[in-house]
Amino acid sequence: MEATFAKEIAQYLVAGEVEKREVTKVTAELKPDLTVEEGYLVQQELVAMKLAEGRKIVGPKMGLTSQAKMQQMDVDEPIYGYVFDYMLIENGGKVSLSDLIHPKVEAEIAFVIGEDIEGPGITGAQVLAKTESVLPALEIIDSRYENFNFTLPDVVADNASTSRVVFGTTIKSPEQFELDLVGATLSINGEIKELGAGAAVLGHPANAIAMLANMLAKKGDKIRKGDVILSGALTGAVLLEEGDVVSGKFDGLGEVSFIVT
Ligand code: 0L1
Ligand code: MG
Repeated sequence: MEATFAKEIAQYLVAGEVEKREVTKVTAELKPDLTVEEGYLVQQELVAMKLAEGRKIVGPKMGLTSQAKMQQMDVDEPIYGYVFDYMLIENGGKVSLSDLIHPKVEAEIAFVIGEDIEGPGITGAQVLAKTESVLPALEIIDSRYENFNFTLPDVVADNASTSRVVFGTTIKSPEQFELDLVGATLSINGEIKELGAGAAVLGHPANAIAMLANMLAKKGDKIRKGDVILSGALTGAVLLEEGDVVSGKFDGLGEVSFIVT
């Protein structure tokens, strides 16, 4: 695919994000035969556009890392995208529906990386050795596509539906935990809507970060010291509504919350 066409598709997706409106999936009209590899080319153009606007990358993220999420979205492999600085919401802060299209929330464990991690061949154990700390997080995904309806190449192009992130403020060393056994609940207005454990994420959340390092290596990239990385959802994603008080509680890792206005 020509770089100019990839850029055109990236502009189409960013317009949907900026104008807070759904767009028709890329594979419906613009490029029906879009491949996953081409989806990543579009994503690369989208990331370049944001960097050119002065946005900063907080870290890459993994998505669709659990069987539950893959089934929910009818796709069959994990993907990555990028979290930018303008997407961060402080713990206890507000997420405004008027800034977004049709946001959903999911509970995740985030890794703060202490040393560069360069694939291929990276394992979860190597990731843990290079992880400075872990944080609880709530990710707000907001696919730019109508009704969250997309194929795998579409969602890759759309920066893996990345939209907002609330990181917890309790910073813990990964050695204090068996992260696969960490349980989490996702509550809205005091009612548990979803629950899960770290093992939902490819058996162990560190495995998702290892997979990310190995995927990035295919484009000559790596995980960098200082990256803060979402490892994928422990829970299913729940649609947000105005007035929702959202809370993620993670065993030993703490609580993250926000309100929807
Ligand atoms: O963070 C993620 O799991 C990305 C999900 C992309 C698919 C979706 O929009 O549900
Ligand atoms: Mg996610």
